[in-house]
Amino acid sequence: MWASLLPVGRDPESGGYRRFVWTAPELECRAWFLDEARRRDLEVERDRNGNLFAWWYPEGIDPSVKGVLTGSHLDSVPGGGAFDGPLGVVSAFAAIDLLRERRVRPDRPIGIGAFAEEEGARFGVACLGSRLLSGAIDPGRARGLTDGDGRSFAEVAAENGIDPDTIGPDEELLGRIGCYVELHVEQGRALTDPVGVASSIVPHGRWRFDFAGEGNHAGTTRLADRRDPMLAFARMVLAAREAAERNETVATVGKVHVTPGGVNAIPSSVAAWLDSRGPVDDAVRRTVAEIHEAARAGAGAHGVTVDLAEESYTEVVDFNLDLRDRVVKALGGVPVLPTGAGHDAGILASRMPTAMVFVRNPTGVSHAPSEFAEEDDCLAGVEALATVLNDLACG
Ligand code: HGY
Ligand code: MN
Ligand code: MN
Repeated sequence: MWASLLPVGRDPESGGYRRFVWTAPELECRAWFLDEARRRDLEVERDRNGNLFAWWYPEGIDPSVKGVLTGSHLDSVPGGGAFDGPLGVVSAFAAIDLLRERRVRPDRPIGIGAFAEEEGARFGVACLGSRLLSGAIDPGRARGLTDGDGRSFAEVAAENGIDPDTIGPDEELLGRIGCYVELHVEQGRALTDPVGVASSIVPHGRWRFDFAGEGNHAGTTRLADRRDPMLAFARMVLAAREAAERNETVATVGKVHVTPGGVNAIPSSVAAWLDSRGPVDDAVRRTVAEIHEAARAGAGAHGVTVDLAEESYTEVVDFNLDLRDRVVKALGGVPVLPTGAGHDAGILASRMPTAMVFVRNPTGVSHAPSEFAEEDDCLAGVEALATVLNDLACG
């Protein structure tokens, strides 16, 4: 099953994935999901926001009883690894296979979710599908989000059979889910056991900086006459690292758009995206403020303007203690650790008890082609998820 998904959207050169929501590779991942669900006679469902679900309703159970949801996401960051997202979805199908092999008969539904646009790689807001489902983002704002080609979420969603006017919270669906347990490859080096459980997700956010100067000729424009936004941008990038060190946070500028982008043209504008995170909320806020200060100073020194917009921010998520402890107990006592990565489980935590089961990542590398997890650890993850689902869905 893992091998059947592996080649989808994978760049033969870099080995990295580009599975942006509602682009061909991600649509292929969706088809794969529906195929795996149908092979198992699971009831498939696509909600009003484009999230996919596959439900196991064991014979004779009361369909009105709240189900246990697991799963993760199938989309990727640009140049992402194979495990971030898909490991949780594949492990969910495999865990249901194990339960069935063992003649386990749940007395509540078990569902597998594949949440749309978890990485926010196309429309800029992470966990967009679970934010829409849970009411964590205004549907009007979501409709207006645009991708790199200027196409809006509303437009692209409509092309994929979603009515943009109906996106948003789905209380009926949320009412059918008792709790959500997401299995995910660990994205740092903190987990040295095969399997661990998440305690929290640190505060994290994304900000867009827009620098505007004056486009001009790279060769004939005197230095004194230049209003080069790239210089203010450069100050901002270096300030991000310095502010992170000062405030014990992390800060990354991983995406930048230069207009017009000609080698021999002084740019007219530069758009840059900052990702900053850290265990303490106001340290992250301070980090961004100091970076903004440096960007303004750099802009002022070069006759350039700078605008700052917060694109998304997620406060600290402390996972539901009862569910977390129940999962740890069911697994016989495994390490509990915080994560610096955002997840749909973090968003849904505002609407139901959620938990995360981590699978060891031997190198800690993620959001890069070399992301990897040992097969034995992945199998331990499936075993762990089956154990947790058994514990939560039976009795
Ligand atoms: O960016 C993140 O933290 C997650 O991988 N979406
Ligand atoms: Mn990710
Ligand atoms: Mn992920």
